Amino acid sequence: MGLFFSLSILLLSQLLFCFILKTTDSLSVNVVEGSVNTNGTASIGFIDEDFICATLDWWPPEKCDYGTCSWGNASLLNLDLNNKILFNAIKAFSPLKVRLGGTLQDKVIYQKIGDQETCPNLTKNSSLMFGFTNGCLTMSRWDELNIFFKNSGAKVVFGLNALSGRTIGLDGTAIGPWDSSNAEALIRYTANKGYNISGWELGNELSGNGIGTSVTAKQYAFDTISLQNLVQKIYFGFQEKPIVLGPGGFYEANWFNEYVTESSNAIQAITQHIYNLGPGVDDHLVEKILDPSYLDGGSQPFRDLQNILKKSRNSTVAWVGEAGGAYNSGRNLVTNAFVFGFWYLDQLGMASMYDTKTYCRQTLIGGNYGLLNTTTFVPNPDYYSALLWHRLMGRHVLSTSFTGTNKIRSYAHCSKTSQKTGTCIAK
Ligand SMILES: *[C@@H]1O[C@H](CO)[C@@H](O)[C@H](O)[C@H]1NC(C)=O
Ligand SMILES: *[C@@H]1O[C@H](CO)[C@@H](O)[C@H](O)[C@H]1NC(C)=O
Ligand SMILES: *[C@@H]1O[C@H](CO)[C@@H](O)[C@H](O)[C@H]1NC(C)=O
Ligand SMILES: *[C@@H]1O[C@H](CO)[C@@H](O)[C@H](O)[C@H]1NC(C)=O
Ligand SMILES: *[C@@H]1O[C@H](CO)[C@@H](O)[C@H](O)[C@H]1NC(C)=O
Ligand SMILES: *[C@@H]1O[C@H](CO)[C@@H](O)[C@H](O)[C@H]1NC(C)=O
Ligand SMILES: CC(=O)N[C@H]1CO[C@H](CO)[C@@H](O)[C@@H]1O
Repeated sequence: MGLFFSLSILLLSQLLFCFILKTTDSLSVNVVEGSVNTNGTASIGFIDEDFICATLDWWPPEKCDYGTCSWGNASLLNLDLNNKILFNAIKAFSPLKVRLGGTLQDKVIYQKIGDQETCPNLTKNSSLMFGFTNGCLTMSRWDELNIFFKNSGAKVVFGLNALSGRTIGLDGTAIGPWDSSNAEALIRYTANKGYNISGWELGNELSGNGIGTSVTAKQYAFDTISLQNLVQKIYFGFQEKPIVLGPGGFYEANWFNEYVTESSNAIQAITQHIYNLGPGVDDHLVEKILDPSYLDGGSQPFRDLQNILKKSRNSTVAWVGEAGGAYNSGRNLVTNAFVFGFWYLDQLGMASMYDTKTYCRQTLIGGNYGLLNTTTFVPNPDYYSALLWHRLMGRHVLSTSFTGTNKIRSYAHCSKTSQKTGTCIAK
């Protein structure tokens, strides 16, 4: 069995870019006739200028899945910020949106200035939730990270610890309100230092049934409103204020509905996570990635979230805050290989069609799904897909279909250049 792949960037009347993903399961020439139809009358979605986003996580080197430890020194706490390839990989985007977060963010404590207590690292202990102890972010490491992000041209969204102040009940759910005091200290420190943070996000995967533990939608909405008030207070008088995002979790209809309703306009972006291929250990990942009907199923959460937001008629928008496809760190030679582009590019196209404003790939570096190789920092194939998208695909998303075979998928946007001249669509 051979695989044939083509990624074409077509320049149609100099105005829009369109890409076509094609798979065939045979090397023999299989002639299929088909046609691409694009409706240029109006756009069906309007994505952020910096739609492409990638994540940096907290996982220490001791994080292992199925006997493989794939994180190396890619944690926010130990990543080599002097690495030239890393710097240039981000710089190429100018800016690259970067979301800082992941499972252990709800175990991270921010060192308070003047605090004489030691600031311990996240340490492995398999009897604890998520397999690690609480850990601490020193302000000197936070300084280093911010200087690096400023120089490399990263636009940062920071995921805050949403379990602060809560206790875990006997049924495994988190009880009580969010204690915002430690987050407040971090945000104040950051604002006073003049570090640009474009968004503060509350929590990681605590929505719905949650991963490890969960928080009710009503409580979460209440806590997110507190975060918004805090941001408004701290950034009072600032020309540009960071946005507030939440919940950074898996889509669950009832929970998300209630969260959107209860938080009314206090949240600028609702963030969902996507791991629709199942666990990284699955031996059939490649088959799923190359199965058009499996990929089609991936559009459901985008459509559902768009519908909830349309109904609420608020200004809140949808983001994918973290998407690695296969959970538990992905799978070596699959989620860091060429074949993963079929999943990734299709996701970018679908998310845009349903007006998702930003799509954060898990990860920029770390695990088996990095855009960069965890040990050498050399770009994996999806890095180039991300960069091409960033350079070519403009903000206006056009309704596009391909008839002929479901193995060819097409997506079209106005080009980035036509956006500037305003010549792409009628309205
Ligand atoms: C193209 O989009 C416009 C605006 O949504 C719609 O009115 C029109 O019917 C569409 N054209 C076709 C051929 O689908
Ligand atoms: C991580 O960095 C430490 C200290 O620099 C080094 O000893 C170790 O080999 C590195 N680990 C990996 C997996 O690169
Ligand atoms: C935590 O880990 C970092 C990076 O490996 C190291 O530089 C630091 O000294 C450690 N801190 C403590 C308190 O062990
Ligand atoms: C791991 O955590 C448990 C529960 O807090 C504690 O009893 C145990 O001593 C810890 N193990 C290690 C090796 O620190
Ligand atoms: C922060 O961002 C704003 C707007 O993008 C920019 O004008 C300003 O120079 C930035 N400040 C720093 C310290 O990078
Ligand atoms: C990452 O780099 C290492 C060292 O060169 C190499 O062994 C490994 O195969 C690379 N991983 C991928 C997915 O290319
Ligand atoms: C400002 C605004 O439009 N707020 C609305 C957001 O959505 C919720 C739920 O539909 C409404 O209750 C708010 O009034």
